[in-house]
Amino acid sequence: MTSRDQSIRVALIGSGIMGSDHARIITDDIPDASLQVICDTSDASARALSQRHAVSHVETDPFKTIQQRDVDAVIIASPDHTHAEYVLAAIAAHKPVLCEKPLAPESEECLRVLDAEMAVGRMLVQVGFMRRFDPAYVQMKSAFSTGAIGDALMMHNFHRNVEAPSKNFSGMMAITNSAPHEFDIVRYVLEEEVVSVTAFEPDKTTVGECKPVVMVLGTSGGQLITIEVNNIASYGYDVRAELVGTGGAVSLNDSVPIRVDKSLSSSFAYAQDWRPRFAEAYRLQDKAWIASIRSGVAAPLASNAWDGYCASVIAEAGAKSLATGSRESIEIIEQPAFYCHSGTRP
Ligand code: ISE
Repeated sequence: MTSRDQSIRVALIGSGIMGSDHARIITDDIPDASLQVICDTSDASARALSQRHAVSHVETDPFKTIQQRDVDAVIIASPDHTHAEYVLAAIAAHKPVLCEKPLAPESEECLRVLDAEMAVGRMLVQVGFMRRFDPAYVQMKSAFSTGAIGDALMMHNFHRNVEAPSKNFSGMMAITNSAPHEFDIVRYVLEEEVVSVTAFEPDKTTVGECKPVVMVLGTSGGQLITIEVNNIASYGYDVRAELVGTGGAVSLNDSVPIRVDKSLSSSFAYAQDWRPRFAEAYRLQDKAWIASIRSGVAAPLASNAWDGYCASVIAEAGAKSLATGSRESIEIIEQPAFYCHSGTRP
């Protein structure tokens, strides 16, 4: 590990949309970290991003990258199905790792990560559920925990993307790829576990494969949660949430910073995707990650591997419910003591 006044040397694996965003944040916003190497199985993509940020070392082999002696920490922003194997490699190399969500599409793989991390005996994994750092969600949680709205009864969540990330993206994939953000934020805000999920999609066939999905979740605290994930919303990126309590309700305000009033009307522009809406959350998340590497203490707001595991179990049950039409119980393992210390729980 580098000494206090040395930069934390980060390897970035994956140079797509999120990889590029992390590269920009590390380079522009975090003075005590630097990009040491950019790795992508596509050499051309890694090179293009490295040129933008003047990074001289480009790699195509993620495992070799993780093991490099001049790499202190790793960001994983590669396709979902590769996450677990790279996280395991980082743990084996005893290097802190920030992994984009989901930790793994399958909960079995998350269990392997938990086992590996516990065997090493150090919290090395942070999962990129950046909404925990979003000022609006942070205020929602704080309004609730200070008793401003009484006991929580319900939480309603809307998650709309302009278009699906790929052609064959289905409602089922929305549950495993997009919805984990919702599962995590519900656990984080309410500090309850999810105990059941039932998933629905409209019968309408004209919209193709990628139908919107609506899920109803039950929590260990007896609350009811609704989640809409709509990846064909077309009008803009739009995330809404309302927490309803016995003494009031708290909602996220509009997703956009300004409104234009003109010609007897009022309007505001939506973003094309999630990056502008959650720009500050990503920045604060990456900063907290680097700070936690320096201090050796997990970032208090951040999701850890246990949270990644829980989100994947809920996603699996949601996908099953969508296929079977039945209400699925969430069966998680008993939380290992290793993940119970304060500051790292949801
Ligand atoms: C996408 O995969 C993300 O990671 C974004 O954070 C999320 O807002 C979006 O809906 C997902 O599709």
